[in-house]
Amino acid sequence: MTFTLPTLPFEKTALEPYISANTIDFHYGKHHQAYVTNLNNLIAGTDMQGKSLEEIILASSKDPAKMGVFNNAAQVWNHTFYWHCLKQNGGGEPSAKLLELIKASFGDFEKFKAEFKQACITQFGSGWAWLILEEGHLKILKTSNADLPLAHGKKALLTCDVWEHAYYLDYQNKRPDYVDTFLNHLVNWEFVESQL
Ligand code: MN3
Repeated sequence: MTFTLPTLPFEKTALEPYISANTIDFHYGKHHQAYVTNLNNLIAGTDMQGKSLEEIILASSKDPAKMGVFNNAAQVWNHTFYWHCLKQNGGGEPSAKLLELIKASFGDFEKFKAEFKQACITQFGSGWAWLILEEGHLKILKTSNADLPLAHGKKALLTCDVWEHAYYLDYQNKRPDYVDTFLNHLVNWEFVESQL
């Protein structure tokens, strides 16, 4: 049994003009595919074969000898989650239930956006910014490289990929512009709420 590249939950042109089909071709078609291919090659014939993606992530996250497995398995999970966090005509405010939780946790929606953006733009080098649920409250965190909330026993609700490959073709070095666009035009709040 091997892992396959999950189907993209939208057409590759659906996020234009904010994220181009060219970016999707590379990010999904090349980078995400490469993590799937690498993972399959790394687990072939090992005790990891036959385990679920989540099981592989948890079994490899604390083992330095399995860093390659962890990095690729986590990146498969992260990218699949990221695609579901995006949609055509997304962004803006979430529905009442989630908005109340955001207000209770951050004060108001604008403060949430500012804090999430700050996490995105201050992640040094490659990584991810996350909205997570912890003991009934929402929190923002950032992780380096392939690291993810699951490896720390935390529940992810939303992520923004801040690896340069996520935005460089469309935004070059302007990561803050990519993050603004992500928040204002792309976040799939229905998906985020479905993860509560
Ligand atoms: Mn990526």
